[in-house]
Amino acid sequence: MMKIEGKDRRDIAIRRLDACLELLDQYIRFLESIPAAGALHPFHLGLIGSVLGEYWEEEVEEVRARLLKGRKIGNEYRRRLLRCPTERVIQVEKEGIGRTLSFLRRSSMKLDRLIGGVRSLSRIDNVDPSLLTIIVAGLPNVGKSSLVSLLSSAKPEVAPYPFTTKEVHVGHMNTTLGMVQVLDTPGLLDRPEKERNQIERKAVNALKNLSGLVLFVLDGSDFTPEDEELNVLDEVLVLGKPTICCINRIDMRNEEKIISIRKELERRNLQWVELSCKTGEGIDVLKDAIESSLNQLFRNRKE
Ligand SMILES: Nc1nc2c(ncn2[C@@H]2O[C@H](COP(=O)(O)OP(=O)(O)OP(=O)(O)O)[C@@H](O)[C@H]2O)c(=O)[nH]1
Ligand SMILES: [Mg+2]
Repeated sequence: MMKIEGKDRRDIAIRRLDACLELLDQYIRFLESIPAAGALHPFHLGLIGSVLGEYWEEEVEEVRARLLKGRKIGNEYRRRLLRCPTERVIQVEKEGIGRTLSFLRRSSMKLDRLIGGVRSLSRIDNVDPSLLTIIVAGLPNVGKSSLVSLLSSAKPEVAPYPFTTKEVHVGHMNTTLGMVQVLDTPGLLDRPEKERNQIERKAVNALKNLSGLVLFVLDGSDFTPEDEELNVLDEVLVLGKPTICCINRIDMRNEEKIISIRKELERRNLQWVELSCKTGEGIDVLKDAIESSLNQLFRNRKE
């Protein structure tokens, strides 16, 4: 039991119950601070959905209703504590606290889940969905974060294993059109949407719900299977966003693979740049290509 002082036993009991009610209130305030789905940009809505599933709003309402009921009951006990005979105080306090907290206990798993979902939203709070965005996407471990770090102010973690990037990260890049947002996304595996994990779904959400240019990173070395890369590329192309392909790791190139990728990209009428995030080769060519794509995008937007 928490240490609470008071002028007599009844006063202590009331203060203890008040402390429980305050705890309940904190959670109620948290739930009420979650914006309604209708007030969210599709990007943020998609992100919450990808973490919490599509029925999160109902869940918020269900937990809130339960906690409000707990508060109502807690307040009834508070009134009882004020007027019950002195010898009943301890019993009423025990019952009141027990019942009030039981509403919180029964919601604790759902509350933890909701708090996690809202946290994931606040982690990417600095993504501004209204800004022109460059979304860097591709399979795991192909050099997306390395590229984002070369192009923008973001310094995401780079490591030689897949799924290093677990969240969408944002950096900024200066262009002739002003500041644009550069987004590093988690890797996408070649598999159907419904088998995707939560980390991959964050990348899909960014690709679907932010407008701008996609840089699709392909691996020019032996590490990543070409057919899987092309399958994911085709999935991204369906979204209809302007796309520049970046054939990375040309410092450890597999010439045959690169020739084959070039053919496939040509067949899809796509623009590409061959580069190495390790040596920096090709990065300036990419920057020029980004500039002209963004200018084109901007002109199309105005028309
Ligand atoms: N040799 C060589 N290595 C590279 C190049 N680009 C990236 N790497 C290395 O490849 C590994 C993966 O790079 P990341 O930038 O973390 O790849 P990612 O696509 O962001 O990976 P995930 O976030 O896990 O999907 C790191 O060890 C990088 O140093 C390159 O052009 N050449
Ligand atoms: Mg990464």
